[in-house]
Amino acid sequence: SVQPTRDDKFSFGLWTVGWEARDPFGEATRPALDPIETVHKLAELGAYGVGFHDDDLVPFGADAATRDGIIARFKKALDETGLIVPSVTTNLFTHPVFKDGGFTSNDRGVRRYALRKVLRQMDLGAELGSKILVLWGGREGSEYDSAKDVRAALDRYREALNLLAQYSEDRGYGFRFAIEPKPNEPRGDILLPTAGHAIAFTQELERPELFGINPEVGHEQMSNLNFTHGIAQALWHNKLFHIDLNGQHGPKYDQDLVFGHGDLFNAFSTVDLLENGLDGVSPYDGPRHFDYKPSRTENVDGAWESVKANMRTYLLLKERAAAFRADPEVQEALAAARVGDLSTPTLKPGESYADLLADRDAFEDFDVTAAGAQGYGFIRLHQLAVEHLMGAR
Ligand code: 3MF
Ligand code: MG
Ligand code: MG
Ligand code: MG
Repeated sequence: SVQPTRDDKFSFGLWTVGWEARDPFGEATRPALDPIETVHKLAELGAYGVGFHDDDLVPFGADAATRDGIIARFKKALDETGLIVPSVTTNLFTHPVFKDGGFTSNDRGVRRYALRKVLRQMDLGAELGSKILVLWGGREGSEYDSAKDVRAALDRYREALNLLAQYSEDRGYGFRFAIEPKPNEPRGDILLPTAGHAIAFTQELERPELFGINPEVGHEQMSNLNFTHGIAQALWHNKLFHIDLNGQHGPKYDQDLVFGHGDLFNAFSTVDLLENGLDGVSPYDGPRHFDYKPSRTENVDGAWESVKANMRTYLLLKERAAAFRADPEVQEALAAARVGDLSTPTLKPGESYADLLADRDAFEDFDVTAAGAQGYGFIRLHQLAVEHLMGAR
């Protein structure tokens, strides 16, 4: 069914549907939404979770009493609806204090302030039962190569993340940390720009097992990369801790369209991977989180339409992917394309390189002409995928 239920694990950031649509060239086109109402409406529409930056819920600089009041109201809404908070995150990008970054600002005072801001959000997240902390370092970067010592910045980034993990473990919070890569915007160049950079970075931390990534469809596509390949590699490293689903048309500004409203074919393979793996087993059990922005042209009704559109598109793609996998002609085409054969180890059981060197079939007698002349049948296979995606089969 394409009616979302809690089992689908759909979650939304308060900052997504609640975006007032201010952009670098224009003012807001929609009013702010009340987070309490958003919680109720998301639950009604079939989401299971909601996430937020500290400042999405409690305005920056609010006094303690105001903060406590807002949090109490928010908790009540969660209790009333049963909505959960699978992940939280911290805003280290809006206030001018972060204009040169949070953890990697050249100003040490700013770095210390950023750490305190994240620790405070971890306290709140833990209180709400959240187990994932997303870290998007949108201001960690530079416009000018001369202005940032990237190696020192990575030292400071590491120092910060090690501290967060230590705090989480000491307090018994049990957070897993998901670094969100992005190549640029708002900084000219952002540190940890792609899934690959971020995964490599996690290996340098004191507790690498607590750190993974939160790849966003559009962010990888801004770098002209294949998102499905990116998450497949993240899964291979056991680093897919969270996901930001949205839509993007290739390398340009961060469009944050509804999921599937950009590269639909890649969205199809993304859902197919998340839901079916290659063997019918889903390799990912985390939130299906949408991080998108209802376009500036939409009014509040349109913004709520866009919430439904994200979930409906995901479920339609899931249906299409299931139909694709179940189609006997597809199974035959997959076999003809020998997609499954790639899972067979290249060496025979127990074979050494000496055995390989001794195997004349592998080299001396291997018919390179015939192997070079064979057709792989990938176009026929992809045409079947296209037809399933189009609902033509
Ligand atoms: C920006 C983003 C961010 C992050 C968010 C979560 C504002 O391009 O994608 O959304 O997803 O900060 O940490
Ligand atoms: Mg984006
Ligand atoms: Mg984004
Ligand atoms: Mg994001």
